[in-house]
Amino acid sequence: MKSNRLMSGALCLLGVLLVVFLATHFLGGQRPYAGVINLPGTIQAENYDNGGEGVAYHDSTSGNAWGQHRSDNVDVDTGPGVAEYHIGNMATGEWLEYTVNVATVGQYDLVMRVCSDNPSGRFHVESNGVNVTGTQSVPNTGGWTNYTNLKVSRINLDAGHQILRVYAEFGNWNFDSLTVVSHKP
Ligand SMILES: [Ca+2]
Ligand SMILES: [Ca+2]
Ligand SMILES: [Ca+2]
Repeated sequence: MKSNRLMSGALCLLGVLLVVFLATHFLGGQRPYAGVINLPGTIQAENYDNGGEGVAYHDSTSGNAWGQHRSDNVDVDTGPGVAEYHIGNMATGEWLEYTVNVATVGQYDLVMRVCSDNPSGRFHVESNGVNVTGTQSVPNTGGWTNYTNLKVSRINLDAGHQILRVYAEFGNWNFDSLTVVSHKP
């Protein structure tokens, strides 16, 4: 009887540990949307990490305004000029995070594919919480479907696994993708 009770106690503990494991690995916590993104390479804006509001992104309105691609609070749309989807109308203070793996430490150029119909957009990119680009401007590109590639040169990135955050210091622009290439002197 005593060993039966011990056995059921141990099984119960195992069950609790299993639930905790499943909850932390599959329900909560930040993790890549479709695998770690290898850099140099292209990050599609719409493939921000899983993990939800305040963890993998911050969006200022509840729900996905255009209902494309994903079903959380980030506003994902589709339209001419983009690779499949884009984040529509980034609002001031909104951010998105991406789990990446950088091949080697070094200097890189970042190319943001964006559009806007007003001249006051601003953003920066962080790596593991460090602002690596400084404030960058998004100009009026000639409308909401007229995309342009904004290049930010000579960004220092460490090697290995890190979290990149794209932060909208001032909103009103669409965000299609972020491409990271090795800087050629
Ligand atoms: Ca939004
Ligand atoms: Ca929203
Ligand atoms: Ca895209």
